[in-house]
Amino acid sequence: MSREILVLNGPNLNLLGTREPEVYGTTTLDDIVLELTDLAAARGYTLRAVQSNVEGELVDALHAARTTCVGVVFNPGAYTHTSIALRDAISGVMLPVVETHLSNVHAREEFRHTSMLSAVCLGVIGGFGATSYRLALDALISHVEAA
Ligand code: CA2
Repeated sequence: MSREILVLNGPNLNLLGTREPEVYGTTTLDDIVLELTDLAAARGYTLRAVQSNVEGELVDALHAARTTCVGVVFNPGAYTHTSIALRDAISGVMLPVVETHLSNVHAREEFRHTSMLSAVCLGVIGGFGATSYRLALDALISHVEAA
């Protein structure tokens, strides 16, 4: 059985830790990936981390994960609220995907209250900053091991 997990991040998340620290914190995406790599290793998993600002590249990363990964921690960024293509990709690959957000999208602007993706994800975690990713990884591994 594969022991690889994809950590997928969408548009603008490469800017983490450099701008808007009051909303998104001061931790960089590299910091988050490094920490998740260690946490995953301690549970016997390897991580593949992909960040893209391009919707189609996120679709491609999900397709590539289909045959190599056991699940996905996915922060789709603003595509959360708009992307039918990502929703179809998540449905198509039939992998457990945890939709993950740094911020509590429900405490923000109304346009962030709708997710195109939540209904086809295993679950949704948000509002805890970088800790959201740790919680998502833990939940994903627990799910995979219970299956
Ligand atoms: O809270 C989250 O994780 C979001 O997915 C972040 C997205 C936002 O559009 C979603 O509604 C919620 C935005 C990511 C932008 O990241 C930045 C990081 C630093 C500076 C500027 C943007």
